[in-house]
Amino acid sequence: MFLLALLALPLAHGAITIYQAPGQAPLGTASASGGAAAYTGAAAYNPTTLLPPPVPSPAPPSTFTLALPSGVPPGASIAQGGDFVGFSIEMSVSNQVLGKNASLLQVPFLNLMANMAQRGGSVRVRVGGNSQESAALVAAAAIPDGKILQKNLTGVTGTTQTPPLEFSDELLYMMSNISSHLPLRWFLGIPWFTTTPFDLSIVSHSQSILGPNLIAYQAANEPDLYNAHGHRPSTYGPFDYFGEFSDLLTQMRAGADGVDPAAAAKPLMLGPSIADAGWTPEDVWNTNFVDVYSENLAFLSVEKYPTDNCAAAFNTGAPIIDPQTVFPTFLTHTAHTTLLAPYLNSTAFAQTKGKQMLMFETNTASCGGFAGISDAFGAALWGLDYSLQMAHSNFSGALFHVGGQSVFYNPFTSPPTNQSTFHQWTIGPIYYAALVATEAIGPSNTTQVLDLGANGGNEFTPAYALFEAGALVRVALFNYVTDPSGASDVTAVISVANGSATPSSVKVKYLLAASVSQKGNYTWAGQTFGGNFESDGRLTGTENVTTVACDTTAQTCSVTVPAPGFALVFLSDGALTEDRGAPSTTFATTAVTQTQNTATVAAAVLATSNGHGGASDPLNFGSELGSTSKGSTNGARGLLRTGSWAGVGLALLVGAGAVLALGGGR
Ligand SMILES: *[C@@H]1O[C@H](CO)[C@@H](O)[C@H](O)[C@H]1NC(C)=O
Ligand SMILES: *[C@@H]1O[C@H](CO)[C@@H](O)[C@H](O)[C@H]1NC(C)=O
Ligand SMILES: *[C@@H]1O[C@H](CO)[C@@H](O)[C@H](O)[C@H]1NC(C)=O
Ligand SMILES: *[C@@H]1O[C@H](CO)[C@@H](O)[C@H](O)[C@H]1NC(C)=O
Ligand SMILES: *[C@@H]1O[C@H](CO)[C@@H](O)[C@H](O)[C@H]1NC(C)=O
Ligand SMILES: *[C@@H]1O[C@H](CO)[C@@H](O)[C@H](O)[C@H]1NC(C)=O
Ligand SMILES: CC(=O)N[C@H]1CO[C@H](CO)[C@@H](O)[C@@H]1O
Repeated sequence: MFLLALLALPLAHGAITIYQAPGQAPLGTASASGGAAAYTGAAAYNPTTLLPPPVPSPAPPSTFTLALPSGVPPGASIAQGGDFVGFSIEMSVSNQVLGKNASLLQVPFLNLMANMAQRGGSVRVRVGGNSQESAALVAAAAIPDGKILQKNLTGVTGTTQTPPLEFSDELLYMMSNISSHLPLRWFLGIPWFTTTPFDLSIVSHSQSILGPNLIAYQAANEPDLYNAHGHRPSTYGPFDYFGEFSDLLTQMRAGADGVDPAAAAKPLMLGPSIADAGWTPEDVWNTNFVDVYSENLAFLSVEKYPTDNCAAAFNTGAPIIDPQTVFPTFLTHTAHTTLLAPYLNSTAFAQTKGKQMLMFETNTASCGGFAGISDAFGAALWGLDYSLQMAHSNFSGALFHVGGQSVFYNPFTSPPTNQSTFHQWTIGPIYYAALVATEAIGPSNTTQVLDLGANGGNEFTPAYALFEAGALVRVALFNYVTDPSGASDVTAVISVANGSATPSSVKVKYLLAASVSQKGNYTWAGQTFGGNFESDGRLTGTENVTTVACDTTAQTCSVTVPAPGFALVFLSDGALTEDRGAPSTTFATTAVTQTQNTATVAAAVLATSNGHGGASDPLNFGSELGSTSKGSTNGARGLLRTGSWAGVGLALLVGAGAVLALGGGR
C-alpha cells in the first residue's frame, strides 16, 4: 500500500524517515570515490564522493559592494531568538542519541548541545517524527533487559516500515536529566493514528516529569500524508483534522484519567505540521484553525524537505534521483527562496495572529537524504543559508532532523552499537550549519535578519545583515562555488552608514573546506569535529579568527570569501565572542564511563579544544582535558565540579553504547 502511495501521490515532498536499512545500492553515475561502489555498511558512513559542480557560467562577479545602514532597514525579519536552530530526533533512535537511560547520558550529545547553548543561550530539541505516531508509554517492567524503548518489529507490515514503539517513563527522565545540565527544552508529540480515544499518557507523564522544560506537544505529524499512508480514508482533509484537534481538547478536558489536571498542557499545542503533500497551509488556516484554537496553540508549524530519495531508499520503481545530477540544485541561494516563497503568506498571517511559526522538521531530502550531498560540505553551506533564509522569512525556528545509522543527512551520528568502545561520534555538515547559524544570530533575542540580495542578487554569493537591538552587528557572506584556483573567490566591499560608521577593522570567522564535495574535517574558524567516528562533541584545534584592516580613507572593509566558503564578519569585538549565551559547559568523555575510550582524536588536539574562552571559564571541563585514555582523572574532576551530578549518580556514555541492544534495522 505504501509503495502504491509512493507512486501515485505527491509523496515526493513527504518526510519519510527510514527505520530499516534500505539496502541502498550505490547511486547513479556519481563519481564514487575508491571503495564506495563496494560499500555495504551503514548509510551514515557511506564514502560516496561526488564531483563538485563546475564554476558557473557566467561566473559570479568577483567583487561587490555592500553599502549597509547602521540601523534596521525595512524588510528585515521579526526578532529572532538564539534557539532558532534546533534538532528533531526521531523518537525510535532517541536511545542511541540522548543516552541509554536516565543515568547514562551520551556525553557527545551533551557537548553538541552545550556548544549550541553557549552561542544561542538555549537550545530546543524535538523527540518525535513518524515513530511518535504509534508510540505507547508502557511500564518499565514491560520492556525487557532494562531498555527504555523498543521497536516491536513483529508489528512491521512492510507498508510504512515504521515499527510501533514502546517506551517507558525512563525516556522522559533521561530528557529531564539532560535539561538539568543544560538549558535545553523539548518538544514531544501526541500519537495521532488513533483518536477514539487518544492515548494521552505521554501528556500527563511528561507534564509531571519534564514540567516547564516541555515547550509544546505536536498535535499530529504530517496529517496531509495520513490518507496516502493508509491511516485515514481518502476523504480526509483539513476540516477533519480541525475536528480531531477539537476531539483532543475535549478528551484532555474530560480529564477522567487526570491527563492535564492543572491545565498546563492545554495551551502547549503545536500544529498543523503539514508536509506540503496536498494541503497548503492556507487550506488549514481557512478552517479558522488559528482563531478557534488560539488559546491552545503555542506554535504554528509546517514540515518541508526540498526533495526526496524515496525511490532509491525504498526501491519503489519510481525514477531514482541521481545525486550527481541534483547536487547543483543544493548549491544556490535560489533553492531557499523558492522553497520558502509559498510560506511567506503564512509567516505574515502568523504575525497578524500573534503566533510564531516553526519549520518543525527539515533536512536535505526525505527518505534519508543523498549520499555525497547530505553528508558533504555543500550541505553545510546549504543548511546555513537555509537557516538564515528561514529567519529572514519570519519563521521563528527550524529543527534539522536526525535519523539513525541508515540515513545520510544526520547532523550527528553515534557509532553503531557494536563499535562504541572504539569509535566516537560522526559530526555531519548540517551540525556545522546549525552551530554557525546560531553564532550568527546570537543569544540576544533581538536579532533581525535581512537577505541583502548581494552581488546583484547572484545566486552563488548570497549575503545577510544581522542586527541586534536595532544596530548592525554582523554580516554573513557565502560562496557556493568550488574553484581551487582562487579565481572564483569573491570579495565584499562593506561600508556602514555611507562610511561614517565603518569600523577601522573587522574580525572574520570562516567556515571552510577544500570543496563542496568534501566529507568531514570542515573547519569553523580553524576548529573541527574531525571525520567519521572522531568527535566527542567538542571542537578541536586552535581557534583562528582573522582580523581584516579596513580602508580608513575609502571607509570600506573588504572581506574575501574563498570558493567554496562562508564568512561571518563581526563589526565590533562585542559582536564576536561565541560565549555570549549560556556558560560554556562541556563534558569530558572520560567522566565515569563503562566503556573504554580510545577516541582517534589526539590528546594534544583535545588539550587545545574549546577555543580562546575555554580555560578561563570555571564551568569548562573540556579545557582541562589532557587525555582521552581510560582512567583519566581530569574527567573525574569535571564530575565533582558540577556538584549536582554526584547526587544523581550519573554515568556518561562515550559512544552509542556497546551496552545498547537496539532492535533491527542496522
Ligand atoms: C542504565 O544502563 C546501565 C547500563 O546498561 C545499567 O547498568 C543501569 O543499571 C541502568 N540504569 C537504570 C536505572 O536502569
Ligand atoms: C507487537 O505487535 C504485534 C502485532 O501488532 C502484537 O500482536 C504484539 O502484542 C506486540 N508485542 C508487544 C510486546 O507489544
Ligand atoms: C494568505 O493567507 C490568508 C489566510 O489563510 C488567505 O486568506 C489569503 O488568501 C492568502 N493569500 C495568498 C496570496 O495566498
Ligand atoms: C518579515 O516580517 C517583517 C515585519 O512584519 C516584514 O517587514 C518583512 O517584510 C517580512 N519578511 C518577509 C520575507 O516576508
Ligand atoms: C557490527 O555488527 C555488524 C552487523 O551485525 C557487523 O557486520 C560488523 O562486522 C560488526 N562490527 C564489529 C566491529 O563487530
Ligand atoms: C531569550 O529567550 C529565551 C527563550 O524564551 C529565554 O530563555 C532567554 O532568557 C532569553 N534571553 C534573553 C537575553 O532575553
Ligand atoms: C533532574 C531529574 O529529572 N532527575 C531524574 C534523573 O533520572 C532519575 C531516574 O533514573 C530520576 O529519578 C531523577 O528524578
